[in-house]
Amino acid sequence: MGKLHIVGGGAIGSLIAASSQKNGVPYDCYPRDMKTMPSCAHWQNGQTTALKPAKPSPIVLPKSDVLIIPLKVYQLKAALLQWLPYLTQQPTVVLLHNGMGGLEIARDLLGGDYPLLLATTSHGALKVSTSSGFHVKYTGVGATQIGAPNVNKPSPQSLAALSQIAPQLASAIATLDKALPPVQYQNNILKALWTKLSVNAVINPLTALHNIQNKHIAKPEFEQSRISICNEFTQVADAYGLDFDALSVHENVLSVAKATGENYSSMHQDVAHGRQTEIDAINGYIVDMATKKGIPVPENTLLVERVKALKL
Ligand code: KPL
Repeated sequence: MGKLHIVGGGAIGSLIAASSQKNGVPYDCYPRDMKTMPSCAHWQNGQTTALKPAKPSPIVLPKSDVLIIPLKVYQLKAALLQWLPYLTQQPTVVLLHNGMGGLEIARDLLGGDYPLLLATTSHGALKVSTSSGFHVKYTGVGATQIGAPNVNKPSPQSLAALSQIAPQLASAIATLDKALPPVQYQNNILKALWTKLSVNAVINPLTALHNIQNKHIAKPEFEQSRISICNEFTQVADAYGLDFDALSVHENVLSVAKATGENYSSMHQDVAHGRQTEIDAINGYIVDMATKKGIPVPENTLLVERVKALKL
């Protein structure tokens, strides 16, 4: 099994590190800021795991290793540029972020044939500051969807089929599944990412703009906005050959809002902490993709403007 290298010390990155530690998967973590790297993870059953010390700088990785980048899209270019000189042996790179646009950045910097996986996760984690430094709390059991965008079109139907044509990628998926299960192979990872995009496009800006928990976006006062976002999303996705049905998109958004009802979305938290939001990679991405095809998306355009106008 290859070693897992985790870029960044955010909530999801440190959750992957802690879970690797617990499950005996060799790993190293490379936070941007050593001072805020969590030293301990708290699981839902009350148990804790101490994390091993993080690494201050990149090293050249062998091909069999896996570099996972659980960063925001706007941080990805700088991280890849920093790692580029250390990727000469082409270890598998895994992108894991909310929103879209990471694939384009990675293809630009790594080249179209680079061994790359895209992932989206529904695991919940929160980084907290304690008297003994930063800790990470596992807040919601989820799953990770993963797939290979650079392999053949259409991608292999199953993990077994992927391992025939791209054993390096299949082995990276197995490593990740051992580190933080379950990791589910998706032959159409772009559809899975667009599905997550639709959820984030509704929940994230509405919760951030109205200062509410996820469950409140189901209220009738937001119905008009929810439906417009879902309709626009479906038209844009359709223009790129992704088949969605607006009613099902809306139903799925409501079911995620219910399942994560007590949470404050990541965009709400970014605004509350005065951090840059992911609006450009979420509703901004829908607007950009719509503009390229001449599709009007007034609701998404307005949300981008309103979130950007929030005082950070
Ligand atoms: O992904 C999320 C986020 O907050 O970014 C959801 C699914 C909305 C859960 O909070």
